[in-house]
Amino acid sequence: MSRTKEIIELDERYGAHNYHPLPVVLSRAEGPWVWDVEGKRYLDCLSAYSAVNQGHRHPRIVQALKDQLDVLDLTSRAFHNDRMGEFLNKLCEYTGFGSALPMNTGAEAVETSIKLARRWAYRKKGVPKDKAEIIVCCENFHGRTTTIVGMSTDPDAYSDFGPFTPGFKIVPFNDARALDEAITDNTAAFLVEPIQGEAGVKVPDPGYLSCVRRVCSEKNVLLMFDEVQTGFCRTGKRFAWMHEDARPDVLVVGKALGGGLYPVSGVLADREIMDVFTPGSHGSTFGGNPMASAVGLASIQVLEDERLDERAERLGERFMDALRAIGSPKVKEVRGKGLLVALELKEEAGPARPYCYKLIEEGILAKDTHAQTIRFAPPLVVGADVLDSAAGAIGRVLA
Ligand code: IF1
Repeated sequence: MSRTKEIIELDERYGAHNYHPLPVVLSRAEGPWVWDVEGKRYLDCLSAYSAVNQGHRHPRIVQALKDQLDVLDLTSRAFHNDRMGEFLNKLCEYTGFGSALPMNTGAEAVETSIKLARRWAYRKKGVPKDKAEIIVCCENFHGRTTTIVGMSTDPDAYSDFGPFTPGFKIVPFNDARALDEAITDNTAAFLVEPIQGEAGVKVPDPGYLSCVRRVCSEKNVLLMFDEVQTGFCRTGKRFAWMHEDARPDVLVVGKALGGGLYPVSGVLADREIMDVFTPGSHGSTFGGNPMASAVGLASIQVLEDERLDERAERLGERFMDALRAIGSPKVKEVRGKGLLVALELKEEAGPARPYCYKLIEEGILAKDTHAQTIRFAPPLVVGADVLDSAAGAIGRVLA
């Protein structure tokens, strides 16, 4: 039996069946490349759902973690450590916010933003106790906790996980009027992905972000952008909101902040909002630990020094042009921003999954999101020539 089958069987036998992975067993990675246990090389076009923007095992980030492991590991926030302050300073500088609350996973950061918005509503806006409402969008994806799936519109995400946390309203994405009409005196915040990732890379109409920014300002509602997936240069800017004049009140980040090596997430806000968190009101065992801080700091430095925002913008345009130039009758739309790209197939072209299998044969790892759409999100360090040949391979698969 092949090593691949052996390992997949082990996963099946002992692991919960909460995923249906493509039949590839990875054992090595470097830059934009991954290798399976049979020694076959693939171009990673998922980047762990955009958590590996700097490329796999970036030497600077690996070295930062190795160095940290030789001096200080987990101490908890019961004490200070000599790495967190420097990391949060860099994170605030890079994002342009006055303060940061470090967590570990994206869902934890989203949950943190929900608590922040509610406490701000009661203690600053004067919303009556337990009446705070948070507005979210149809087809949102903000994580997998029961509170978060409770505001999802995807039955796969929420069915039979109830009862759910009250206080959420759902409006259509890319519709500022619907948001305006849903706001009441009890609205604390509007939480939205500037580009909806899991929904199939839904890019809103130009002006939507700045319009919801205006609506929230006029009605004293916190605008909270979930940039866990779109953040850190993925869409061709440091953050997707920067494509418009739409600075949020609260920014939720994760994934690539950990450089593919360590779970690092966080919430950014200016001091007068963040100050609703008082000692003992929030936290986590691992949040802001020395290893996360060392990795987070190095991850940001790599993005800056290698100008990965400009690279993503330039290569993304080139890649989307190449995909459109294929001119396949099976393709309904090629859309995206920077190197967050989706190729949507026409109904008659059948589901996306079989195309992913074919792409594997061509040495490309890409994941279908929803039946008809394939997402392409390679590490931002990918070479232009590599992307050109990937477009060629995709053309062959479509043919
Ligand atoms: C899975 C999806 C992507 C996210 C946004 C918060 C989180 C995510 C915008 C939570 C996480 C991951 C989760 C992972 C697959 C992947 C995913 F397909 F699930 F929806 F990227 F689109 N906000 N997205 O995209 O962050 O707690 O996972 O660190 O659950 O299978 P997390």
